[in-house]
Amino acid sequence: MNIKSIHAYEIISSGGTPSLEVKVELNSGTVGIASVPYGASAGSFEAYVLFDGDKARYKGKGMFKAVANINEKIAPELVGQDADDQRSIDGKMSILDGTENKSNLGGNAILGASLAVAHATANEHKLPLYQWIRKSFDLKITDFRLPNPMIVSIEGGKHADNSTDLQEYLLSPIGNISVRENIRMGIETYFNLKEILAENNYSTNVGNEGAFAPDGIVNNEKPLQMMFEAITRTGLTPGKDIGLSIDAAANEFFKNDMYHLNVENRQVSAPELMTYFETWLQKYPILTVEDMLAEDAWADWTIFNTITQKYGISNIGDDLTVTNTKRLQKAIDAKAITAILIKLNQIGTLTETVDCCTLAREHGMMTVPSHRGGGETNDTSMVDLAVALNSGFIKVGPTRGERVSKYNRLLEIERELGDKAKPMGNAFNQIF
Ligand code: 2PG
Ligand code: MG
Repeated sequence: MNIKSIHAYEIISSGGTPSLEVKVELNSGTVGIASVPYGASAGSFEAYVLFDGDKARYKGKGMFKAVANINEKIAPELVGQDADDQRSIDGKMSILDGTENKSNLGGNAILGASLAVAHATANEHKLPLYQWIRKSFDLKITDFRLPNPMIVSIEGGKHADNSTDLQEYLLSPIGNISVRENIRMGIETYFNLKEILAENNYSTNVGNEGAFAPDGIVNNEKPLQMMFEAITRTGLTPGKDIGLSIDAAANEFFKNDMYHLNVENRQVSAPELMTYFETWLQKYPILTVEDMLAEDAWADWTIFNTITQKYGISNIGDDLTVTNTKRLQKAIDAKAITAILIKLNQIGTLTETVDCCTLAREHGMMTVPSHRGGGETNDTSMVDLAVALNSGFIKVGPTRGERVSKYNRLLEIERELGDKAKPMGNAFNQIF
């Protein structure tokens, strides 16, 4: 079925700043709609997010340029093309852009069109998007292992003022009953964490992603203690029902070769930081860690990877790998990671995202599709991607509409698949 029209427009993202939405119509009249997010702590190697830069509108964060690129440059190229051939659609846009990081048309513009085409085609075939992704990329994955939620519960870094130096502390439920049960266990623990924060005289205001942002936290380890306590207070076993995860987003506090732990009033070298983190790995039921080192500190990543492997912990690359097959291949060669965070907008097309996930799976690596911190939208394509790929977790905040839309989509898929699906549970680092 061929593409009849493509139309983009500005929408408002979770941060109040604009993002864009794209509507694709096929000759049959079938429509597909998608919107794209962007990050607050984006890695430098991500696809380019094209903002207007016109300070008179939204402090320069308008999306008119990206919208115009879709309506005036991408649409004329794609109208009349076979929408079923997602790989060729995405390839055409990459060629039209002509740059390595999509800085010409904007990764946001390209991704919006890419996803809207995929939605339109899935609708045309009367398939849910996750089924269409499997089919159109010939993924040869037949069973369904639904991702566990990885719930951002305490946030700091670039996502909240006056909180921890590390960006995210997450609750990772790994029960084998259902996604619904895992979400319930996680959110009930989040409620108990709120009580524990209050008992410790911390504020229970939330940051960008709906996680608590305790002002004046005493050190970067404190959240782990309180989360451990919250799990037991919920009547659950830490490490068995719910484990802990960390996304340090270390690049954000790396300056002049040192890691700046401001809440602890000290700067540490990479070896010192790794020793500090290792004490946590020994003490707490940590299942996964992410971006514990800066985005280009390759040699240190390799050293830290051997440390995490000693404790059987999944070591996730995010800013390091940016959903980019070239950087992932480098990480594979360097033995720098054992798992990869996946963000569609880091690379800018559905095809390249699926290729990155496929490469990861071929190397036994868990994939973890993730929301974005700064400008998230209600779009749930990342959830369908996770289901298509049998991802180990999806990383999403616990509250706020643009976050819970992801959990609600996952619950919808679980209902739809019924007995055909099993939760990933404690098998999250196996490849199915
Ligand atoms: C991350 C994300 C999502 P941001 O670092 O993993 O939590 O943050 O979108 O701001 O890069
Ligand atoms: Mg991250």
